[in-house]
Amino acid sequence: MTEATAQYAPPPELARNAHVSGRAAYDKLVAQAETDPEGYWGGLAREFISWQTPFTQVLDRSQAPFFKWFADGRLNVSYNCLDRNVERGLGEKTALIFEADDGQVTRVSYSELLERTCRIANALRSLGVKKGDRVVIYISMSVDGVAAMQACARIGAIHSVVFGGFSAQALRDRIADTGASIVITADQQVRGGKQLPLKAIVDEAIGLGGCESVRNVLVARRTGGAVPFQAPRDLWLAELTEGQPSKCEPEWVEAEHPLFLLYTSGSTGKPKGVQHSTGGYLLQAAVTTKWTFDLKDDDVFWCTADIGWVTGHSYIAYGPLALGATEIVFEGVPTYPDAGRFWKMIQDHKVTVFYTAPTAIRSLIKAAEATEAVHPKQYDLSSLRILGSVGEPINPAAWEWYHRHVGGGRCPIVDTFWQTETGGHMITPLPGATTLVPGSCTLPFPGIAAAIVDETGNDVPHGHGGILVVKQPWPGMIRTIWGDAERFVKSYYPPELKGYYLAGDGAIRDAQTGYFTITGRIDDVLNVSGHRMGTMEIESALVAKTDLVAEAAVVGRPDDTTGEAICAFVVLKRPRPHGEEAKQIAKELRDWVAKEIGPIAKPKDIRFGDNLPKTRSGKIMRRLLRSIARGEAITQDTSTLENPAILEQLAQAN
Ligand code: 6R9
Repeated sequence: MTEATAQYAPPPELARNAHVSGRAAYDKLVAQAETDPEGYWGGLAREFISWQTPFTQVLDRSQAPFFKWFADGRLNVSYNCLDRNVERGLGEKTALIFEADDGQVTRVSYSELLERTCRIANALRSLGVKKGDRVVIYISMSVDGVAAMQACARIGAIHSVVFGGFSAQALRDRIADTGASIVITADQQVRGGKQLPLKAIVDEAIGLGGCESVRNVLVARRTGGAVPFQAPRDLWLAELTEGQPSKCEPEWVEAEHPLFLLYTSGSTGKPKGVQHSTGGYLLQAAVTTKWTFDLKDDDVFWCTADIGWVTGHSYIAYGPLALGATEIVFEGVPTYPDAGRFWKMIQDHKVTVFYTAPTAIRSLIKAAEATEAVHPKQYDLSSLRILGSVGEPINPAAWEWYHRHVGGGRCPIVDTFWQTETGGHMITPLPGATTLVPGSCTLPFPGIAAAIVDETGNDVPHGHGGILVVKQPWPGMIRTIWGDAERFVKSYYPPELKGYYLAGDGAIRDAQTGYFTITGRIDDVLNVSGHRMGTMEIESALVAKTDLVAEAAVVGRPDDTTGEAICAFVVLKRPRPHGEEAKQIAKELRDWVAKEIGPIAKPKDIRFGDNLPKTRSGKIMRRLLRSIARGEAITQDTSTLENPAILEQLAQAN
């Protein structure tokens, strides 16, 4: 953040009418949360959630870092998101505006979504699914996807949504780790005019072995395309739900009952099953949706994330519905039929709050600069009042373009920093309270004790970079890693950090304003188009190609569109290839990684070497590989390097 950077104060009228109105109101909430965190969160939990049994204790620290929130309270998430809104008289209000890939629109009211959810919930119960059982959902953006999540919540089953772009292998690993008894999927998915498999991949995943826990696969019909069907295991969702009652008694669960597991990359090979709670998570999703987006009853909210990611959980499946909002669920991609799709949809549905990722913005900037017709200025975007960004740092140039060309210069941009593990926003502007600085996620959400410390947990002064931590627990935080409590403590509460939550990102605070800027991951996790990818995960996939690959190291390098790009350095079990042969093998390896993990994990660059730069003790020197990947001259100390000549070879090998 330089002094020359522009600042944008909240538009006065928006600030006047905002839920959190003005900086003083923000400061007051922060102070209240600091002096009496339990009073603050307890009050919000009573305001935002309808409890079947009220809680008597807000926070139980006795088994820290396994914190418990509202532990003796009972509730049901689906009751809070659906029945409660119908009871309030919102039954006819549109909950979901579903727009299919081909542009077809379906509106679903709160009553209809409740009914759909109940039928799926009853169907699951009829198959013997009970509280605590796991259900894997492998489906694209759809009404059934949202209803399936709500249905699991309704009966206390724990869902684990797997992004529809993940491969059979990745799906298998997640099914096996959760021990799911049911998989909910669709025949196919449609993206960008193309039909892509879903059910066939489920079959392939189960065929890989280790998924013996799966009793049934429920298949929604999306395309009607022919898919393999294996009775009695496979069941059509529509046929199964048709005969079910449209009402379903919710299972009232303890606040700490797991609501869902969501797998995310860590710095070691195996993805972590991040476990979220019911009460604390719902509170975090609801209160951040309301305050960060200043969401009002007549807003049309659109979060472009997929339900396969945490953003689609908190800001599609749960937060907006808990508030009785109207929201868009979009099946397609931003560039189909052309790169004006987002702008056209904002215009058509009169979207008021729009939440997307920097990588989408950057690619749409490129498209708009190349083709006049898809520039946002060709569309009527005057309905917009607030814009949001999530998933990775938004560079000031993209921020300014988004602000000017999409927001017409009048819409605040909330740059929301958070993680799968945090359940909801952690550091973010509030649109009616925070003066914005492009490139900064500004200040912590009230009640979030974010701070920057050194390796021993001591505070670093503003203006100095350090490690981002959260000093106090918060309701929406990760509870554990499914089946691996030890890894939970090791990953997030390392002993040297004084009991603070370790986010895994570096950050710096501005000397004057105290504003936070995230400087990127401090572990071996890459952020490609806002998707988290562990370098180890990709390396494991590469070396799993045992007929070809001897050794592989993966690093990131900056990329104009995707934020970071994946670069793989590969040593083959045969002589180093050149020219056409190198291209051919690189393609083979990319396809292999897509098959092992998913297309999002494909390395952009693959360089072949006779060896990798290693220390005398045999450790791969990744910092040197990072420099090579960026095309930088090596200025670091290479004296511990066993084989210095390799650097030259890898630098040439492009
Ligand atoms: C919600 C989500 C989390 C990681 C996180 C950080 C990066 C997310 C950001 C951001 C800078 C922002 N990140 N939002 N970096 N500014 N506004 O993205 O969850 O997929 O778990 O990724 O993404 O590096 O640690 P998740």
